Amino acid sequence: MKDLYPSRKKDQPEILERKDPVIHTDRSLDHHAPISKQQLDSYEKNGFLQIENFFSDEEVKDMQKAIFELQDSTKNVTSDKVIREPESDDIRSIFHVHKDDNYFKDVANDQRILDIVNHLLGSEVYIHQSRINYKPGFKGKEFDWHSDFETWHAEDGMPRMRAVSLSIALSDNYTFNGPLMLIPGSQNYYVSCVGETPDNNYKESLKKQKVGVPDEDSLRWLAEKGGGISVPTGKAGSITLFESNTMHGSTSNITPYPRNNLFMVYNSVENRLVEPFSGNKKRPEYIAVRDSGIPAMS
Ligand code: 6CS
Ligand code: FE
Repeated sequence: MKDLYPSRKKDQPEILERKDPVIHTDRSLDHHAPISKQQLDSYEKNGFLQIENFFSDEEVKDMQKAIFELQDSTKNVTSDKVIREPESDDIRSIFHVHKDDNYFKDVANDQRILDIVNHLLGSEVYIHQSRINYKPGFKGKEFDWHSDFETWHAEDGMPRMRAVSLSIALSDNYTFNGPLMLIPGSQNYYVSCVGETPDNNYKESLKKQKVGVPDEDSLRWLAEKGGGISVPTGKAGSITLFESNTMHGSTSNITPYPRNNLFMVYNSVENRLVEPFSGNKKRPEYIAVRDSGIPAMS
């Protein structure tokens, strides 16, 4: 398959134009959408959309209970699915929760979410990746700037920009507790990064990403073009949907207030993974689902 979004191949970074729509359903069908035209416009323009109070207080309480129970029961477990912080044993992420845990399976299949995501992607969807991210007060570490799509394309063989990430806030997001930061408009540009992908890069990158991170000039250019950096703050229970190529990151958390979220990536069934474009071997199923359980269409 032709590589429409080459990265990690040249010794100079490059900014390429996006070759896919941001909203995959024809916009003349906006009136069928489960969200408003204004919300669709905002997602298309900025590459993300926050919806506050999406989950009720009761649902939030249940989800919070579930993530802490899982954290507790996983504390002493050695598993590749459990990612610990670079310099401590604290749990940073737990992967593949939409398959391993019935409760999170139900959350991932929440019809309110699926309706929105189906509309944005213009097809049926399946989960490409799921994880809980824990960023405890005082200790939680950063995620450097990146486009998720860059990694999924290079390391997982995701062909096109036709996936959307969903972050469910499970603690209140302030500007100061290491919340998600996004560059508006960055979904429209692909930063082709420098640096070869080492074998088993994920063992390192899920703690601290070093390959597939954009250079400073490209980030400066994107931020200037997009008019700055957005930080959707708000109560637990709000959700942020962001396009697979939207540039984002978050700082460490030196405040007493934790920042936890449940993160799920929906990919179009028409955008299934092929061989990784980096030429490396495939990453494990718990990071990049290939067996979606949904039969592939011919
Ligand atoms: O590897 C992944 O799939 C995700 N994790 C990191 C640290 N960067 C890219 C992507 O978001
Ligand atoms: Fe990311």
